[in-house]
Amino acid sequence: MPMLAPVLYTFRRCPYAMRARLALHTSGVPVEPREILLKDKPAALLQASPKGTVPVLVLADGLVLEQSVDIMLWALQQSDPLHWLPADHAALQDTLACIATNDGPFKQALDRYKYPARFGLDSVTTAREAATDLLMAWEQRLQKQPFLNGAHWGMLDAATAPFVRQFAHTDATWFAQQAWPRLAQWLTAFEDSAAFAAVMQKQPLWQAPAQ
Ligand SMILES: N[C@@H](CCC(=O)N[C@@H](CS)C(=O)NCC(=O)O)C(=O)O
Repeated sequence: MPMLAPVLYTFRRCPYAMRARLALHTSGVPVEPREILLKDKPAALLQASPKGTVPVLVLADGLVLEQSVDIMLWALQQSDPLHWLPADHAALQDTLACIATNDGPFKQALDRYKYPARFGLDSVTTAREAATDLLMAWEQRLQKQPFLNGAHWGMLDAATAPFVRQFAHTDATWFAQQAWPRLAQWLTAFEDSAAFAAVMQKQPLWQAPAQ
């Protein structure tokens, strides 16, 4: 009997889903992508993962991975031809700590910067400054090594670049004026990459088969 491909519930513009798609793409593990709308989540997604966020990966044996970082790790543990996984335990701990900073304080500042009114803010300045402090740490890291991961692009780069991209696009003129030349180059390289183009291809919305 043919093995069923894992099912990936995804939303094209979600940065968490992008990082999962990037890792799955580099791993070469085939999945069945199911593009959904966040405002109209299919019952099958909520049944697999009642918390209702994407990405969600449902494996052939029924195991459900409902955190983007777990999906990245799973994909890269199946196959990691470009050596995206951190090289040792210490590097993995560093990667996970950096991703936690991205998903915690940076994402919090990013949301306030993008949608100040939602947070009752009159100005984006404080949020932008908070995000900038964190991005300056990336700039310093990128001045010492070509990628956040080290000598080559890796899991940490793929996990953070979609979020930095959202920040950059919120006010592209302002972003271009800041003193982060390496960060800007790193982001441009990401946006110009074949991997990014591949995972951003438009997919039709998934429709549940009629009962
Ligand atoms: N911690 C989760 C966060 C995923 C997440 O928050 N995704 C957003 C979309 S970018 C979502 O699904 N939000 C639910 C909604 O908007 O209803 C992960 O890493 O996968």
